[in-house]
Amino acid sequence: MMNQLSSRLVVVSNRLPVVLEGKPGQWSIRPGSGGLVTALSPILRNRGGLWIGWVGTSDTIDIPGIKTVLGPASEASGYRLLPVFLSEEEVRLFYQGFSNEIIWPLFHDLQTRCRFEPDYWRAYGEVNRKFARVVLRHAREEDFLWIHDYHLIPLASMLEDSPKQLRCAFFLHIPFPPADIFLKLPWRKELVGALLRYRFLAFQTERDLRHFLQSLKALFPDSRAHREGDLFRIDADGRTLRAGSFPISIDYRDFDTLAQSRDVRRRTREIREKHGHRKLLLGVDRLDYTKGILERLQAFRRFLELHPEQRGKVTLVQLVVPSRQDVEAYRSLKEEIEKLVSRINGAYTEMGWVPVVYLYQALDRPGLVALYQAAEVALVTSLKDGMNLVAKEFCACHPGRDGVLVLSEFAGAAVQMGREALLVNPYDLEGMAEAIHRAVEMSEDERRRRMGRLRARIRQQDVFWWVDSFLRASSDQVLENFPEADL
Ligand code: ADQ
Repeated sequence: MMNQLSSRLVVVSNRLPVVLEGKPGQWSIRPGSGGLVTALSPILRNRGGLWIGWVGTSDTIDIPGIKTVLGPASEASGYRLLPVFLSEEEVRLFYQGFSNEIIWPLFHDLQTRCRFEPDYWRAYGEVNRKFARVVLRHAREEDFLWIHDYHLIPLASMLEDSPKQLRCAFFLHIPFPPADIFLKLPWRKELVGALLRYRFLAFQTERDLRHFLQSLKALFPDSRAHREGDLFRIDADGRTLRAGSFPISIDYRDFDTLAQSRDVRRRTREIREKHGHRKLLLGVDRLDYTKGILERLQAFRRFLELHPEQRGKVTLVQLVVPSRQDVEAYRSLKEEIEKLVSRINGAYTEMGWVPVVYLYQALDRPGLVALYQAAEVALVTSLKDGMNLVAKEFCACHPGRDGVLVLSEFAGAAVQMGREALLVNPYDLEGMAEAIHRAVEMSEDERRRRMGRLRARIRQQDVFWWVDSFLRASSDQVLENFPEADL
């Protein structure tokens, strides 16, 4: 047998881990900064590897331009970046449509937001076929293919017809919904059937995995699933595969080190001074209705109503990073947030104090870390979330162990962090208002005890731990029976 942890890695995700800047004819590319890139880059470099994904523009006219900048970017990163090109129509139907108006709301239990358009489904299949063609052109039989997320669920099934035998594992970054929600999807059997084409399936939490097994049983009544150690063995539709849960994490050391740097400590002090050394509550989110931003603002308003003595003493800083601006639901959410912020500020502002500071922008890493560190309380109130990395980043940025995390029980992060965070139901405004009160009043001793434990856990279970446990658990299954001679 080959060395199972050393085969070449081919990562496929909707987006390449780069940021494309400029305009047609003048593209430039800089590496992305997410935890996934940080964690996978050393492995891709050491094993040799490819990363296949969409560059994030539908500018088909300028394909040569993009190719020209991806070459040097590949050299700089030490592995190859291979682009998939999508037309405007494909972006509209596959990305904005099926991915963001069907799977995204449905998998976050918000089925009333779904638009079950048959054209979206067709485009979803066509674009996955397009990804499959790029994969087939570049991947080799001995490679380990790691497919990421909900945009690419059918990819393994589309690789099957080829004489090239490719072996794929899949990781779902978002939750898997309970069966009574999932089964509303008109293409439910096709989607579950497509997931069975992977050799290994990974979810963020055991809850998501169990939800998947419920739907599997409903749609494939003859299927069998039973526990084998930490994993499940699934026999369904003539296939055998394994599935497990692997909570994603962050590059803890990177955040922790940055938080202790002289520059970030100075910026942290500046933020605190600017806010008159009041207690800062912080929300950091991509603009998204699943993140519970409106519910959080309402809870903060209720907190100010219920606890008038706190007025003037605490400020909520809400940072929102622009996202999916081409989808109508996101544009109207932005307006609703802005209206609610001005209503709260209209009702409670006093001379020298504004209750909510709203920032609609992406911050660079040091700016974000300084803000995390300056805040005493983080409010992570997602209605549902695969994991939520903000919860983990906030803790990593508190080397002084002086922060309190208020965390939605519906975020995947609650599984690892639920004992020390203050758990809330984001639909319960009064409960959230009380949790905010408890957080701002918590004694220093208790804050340190809780934060110390949270930090220790994330330090141990960081993103490198996540990649390592995923690859260890999946490699046997994905590369099973692969003869060394074929290498
Ligand atoms: P997301 O829904 O994007 O990810 P999340 O895990 O919260 O959610 O990550 C957001 C990232 O954006 C964080 O790293 C955060 O630092 C960054 N960010 C947010 N606002 C920012 C701002 N204004 N400026 C700069 N950076 C900002 C999906 C799933 C999650 C899952 C991840 C990873 O929805 O549940 O945790 O994938 O699997």
